Amino acid sequence: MKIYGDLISPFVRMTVVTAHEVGLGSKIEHIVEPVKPTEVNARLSALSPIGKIPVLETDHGHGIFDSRVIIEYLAHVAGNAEVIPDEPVRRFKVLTLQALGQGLSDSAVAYRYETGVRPKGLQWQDWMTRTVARINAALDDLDRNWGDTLGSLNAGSIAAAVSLSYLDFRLGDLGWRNGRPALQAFHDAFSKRDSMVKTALQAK
Ligand SMILES: N[C@@H](CCC(=O)N[C@@H](CS)C(=O)NCC(=O)O)C(=O)O
Repeated sequence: MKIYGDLISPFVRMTVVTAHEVGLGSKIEHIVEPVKPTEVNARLSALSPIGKIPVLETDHGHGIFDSRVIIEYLAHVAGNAEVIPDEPVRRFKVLTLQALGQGLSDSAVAYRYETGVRPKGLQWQDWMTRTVARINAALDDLDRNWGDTLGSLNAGSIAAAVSLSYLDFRLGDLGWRNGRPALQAFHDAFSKRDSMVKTALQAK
């Protein structure tokens, strides 16, 4: 199996962390594939018309995307019932926490494109203000309401931890830890996991 994409992308990192957590780390060939929002990457587009990272290429040459489907695929291949549990109450809590963590990354990546990539003069201040408010609302919810589900290894806790690390990497000025001690404690503990250490981002 191949996973395409740079680990700076939180969505790519979530899939590679999952691969390590389910015991498939050594079965994955990780190929760093750069993407730019205004350019077509032919290699990726051959596997996914959306052309975003991550994309997983199966051993049979099929493209699997996006990150949520890749994570489910990896758990399925490994026979892992922890990442996405079967029991219905737990399952939909985990999937909702995953959507929250991924929504946090969606907003953070979009904010990064707006402020770091979009040409100056084309930026939309009201949208940036709304996006930061959305990020803070997600952080408050994670801090106050998700302790139980964050307390175990699953697709939701992976999405949350990786998204918080992305905020550290790209939006350090946001100070997401301020006033959120439970979330900070979660992130401190989760970051020590082997899967997170192996995929840690290098300062550029
Ligand atoms: N919903 C997708 C989001 C993936 C995504 O936004 N990837 C970004 C990198 S973080 C990307 O490929 N951007 C390139 C582009 O927008 O063309 C997933 O979960 O995989």
